[in-house]
Amino acid sequence: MDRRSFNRRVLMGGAAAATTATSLSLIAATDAAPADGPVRTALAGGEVKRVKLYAEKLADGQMGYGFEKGKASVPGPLIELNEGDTLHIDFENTMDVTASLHVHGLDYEVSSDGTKLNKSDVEPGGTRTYTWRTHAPGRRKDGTWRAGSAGYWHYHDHAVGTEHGTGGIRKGLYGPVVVRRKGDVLPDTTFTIVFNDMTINNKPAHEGPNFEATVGDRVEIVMITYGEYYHTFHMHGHRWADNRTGTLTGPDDPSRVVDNKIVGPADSFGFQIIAGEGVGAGAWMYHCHVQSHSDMGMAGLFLVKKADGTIPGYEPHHPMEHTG
Ligand SMILES: [Cu+2]
Repeated sequence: MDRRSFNRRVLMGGAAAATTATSLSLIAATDAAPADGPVRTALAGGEVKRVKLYAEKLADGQMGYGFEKGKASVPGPLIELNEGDTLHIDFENTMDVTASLHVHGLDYEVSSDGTKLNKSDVEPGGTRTYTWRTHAPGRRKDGTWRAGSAGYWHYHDHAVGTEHGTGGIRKGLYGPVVVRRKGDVLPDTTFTIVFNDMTINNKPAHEGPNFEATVGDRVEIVMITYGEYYHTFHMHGHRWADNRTGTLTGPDDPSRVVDNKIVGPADSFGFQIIAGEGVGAGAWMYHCHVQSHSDMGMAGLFLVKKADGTIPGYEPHHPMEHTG
């Protein structure tokens, strides 16, 4: 059981060329902490990127997306963009059923919709280039305000099983998309947590997934929900703001601060936390707070290590043992 299946960030320059990474940062970013501040921030977008994406059947009967053949994962790889970027995705369906790629939140023409309805799905063995565009916010000519693309979004299959991709999503064909606005604070690490039916990231009940960080790390969580049920996402020991970035912009930001959020199918949100801030290292639970759902195994651990690598009170051999 892969208990450490967190995403690692790989900063890419120019054309995307992922190696063994399970995530791909397509964003332009400042290389180091600026002299006048402790955080790295996103730069303005406007670049055109290209990436290869495969849909594959996995050994255990599930399905996943991956940047390389044989490297598909559930969830699929993290895709990061800056507002203004365009991404061309050369998609290859290596499976024996028709599949597709459909994204939420970004701009795409109907030919990149990824549905059978408009023939933007991909037959077994076939390929197709999907194009996603993003834009910064701004004033329309009629004076109204147009929202930008920045946000915590997701992509998924829309063809396997039914014309809504119900079978593909159920088996793991989904992944996170983060679009950043110029000036957004960049995290040290990003984890993706997906409540899919009664699973987390399609893992067996009571088996995580767990995520590791060190006290003080700026950790980003992308939280996505699919399937048939409503859930409540709860994290122990950490809180976030219920707004676009999950971070308050200042002392007068009216966003509510929460540690629990109700989520339903195809919802997505994200936030950043400082691991162990004010509370220290430890095995911090996260789980669905619908009581029967947590009892049925919708729980995992946010393992926050001390600088020396230890986690006080945590016995890794029995991390989620139930006593009835
Ligand atoms: Cu639940």
